[in-house]
Amino acid sequence: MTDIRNIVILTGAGISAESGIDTFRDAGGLWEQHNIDDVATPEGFARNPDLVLGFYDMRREALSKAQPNAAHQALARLDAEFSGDLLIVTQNVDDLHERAGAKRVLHMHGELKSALCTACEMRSPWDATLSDRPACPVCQAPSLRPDVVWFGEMPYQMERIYGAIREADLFVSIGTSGAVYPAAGFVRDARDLAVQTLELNLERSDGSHWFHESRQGRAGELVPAWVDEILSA
Ligand code: BV8
Repeated sequence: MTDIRNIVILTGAGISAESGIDTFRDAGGLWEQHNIDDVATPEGFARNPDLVLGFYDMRREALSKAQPNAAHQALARLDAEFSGDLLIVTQNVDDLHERAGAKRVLHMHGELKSALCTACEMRSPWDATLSDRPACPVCQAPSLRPDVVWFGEMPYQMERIYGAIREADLFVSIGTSGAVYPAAGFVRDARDLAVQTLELNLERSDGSHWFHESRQGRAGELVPAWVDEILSA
């Protein structure tokens, strides 16, 4: 691998699977248990807020029992030891990257542990439930929703992400099915910019053919091995 000075990493639900966090599209995943339109769209929230708030309360509760796995820890080691530029763009709303010690993390789809007030539009760190309609810590209105990006909503910090991809010499996708845009299109943006692209995933994904290299296996094994490669280069 040529001299790598600037890495952008995209992670998806697969990197948290070995921590016991449900993915979306694997057998038994979240989209088998729940209807996307009912729990992950603004229309679903308007139709039945209790169902949506309960869905995210359940996931926040599951997260409180989960621990970062070897893949999160390997990326945290990369963050600490890699002297070049690094940005971990995660589609995940869990905080396992941060709890493993990673610092340069960007949650493009928001976070379970953040609440967004639909009255004053302020965000507040949130570790409790929302279905009991707590007061917004800023304006006191009982108008808090999960601070996550639903289908049809604009992901966060897109300009910063595209800027990072433009500067990168390596784009690595870890644990994502490549089913949801705009994240699924980042590999093509990278290739159009002659950025080296690598996929680490349990199985081939919808986007595998776009990557220069695609390795199949568990993130808990592939990611530490890849981080060793990068840090020993
Ligand atoms: C937007 C947060 C525009 C909430 C999520 C038609 C064509 C193209 C696009 C569209 C279209 N119709 C609609 C769209 C747009 C839509 C979209 O892409 N739809 C898809 C379904 C076609 N996208 C949007 O709506 C986005 N917004 O486009 O806005 C806009 C423009 C202007 C103004 C306003 C708006 C917003 C999408 C964000 C939705 N929110 N999550 C929450 O978490 O509840 S999406 C959710 O699914 C994830 O965040 C992630 O982004 C996405 C995919 O999930 P993955 O992370 O990949 O997980 P998945 O289960 O799918 O796959 C897991 C993978 O891991 C598998 O490959 C598996 O093999 C692997 N794996 C499993 N175990 C392991 C493993 N790998 C390694 N090790 C293991 N142990």
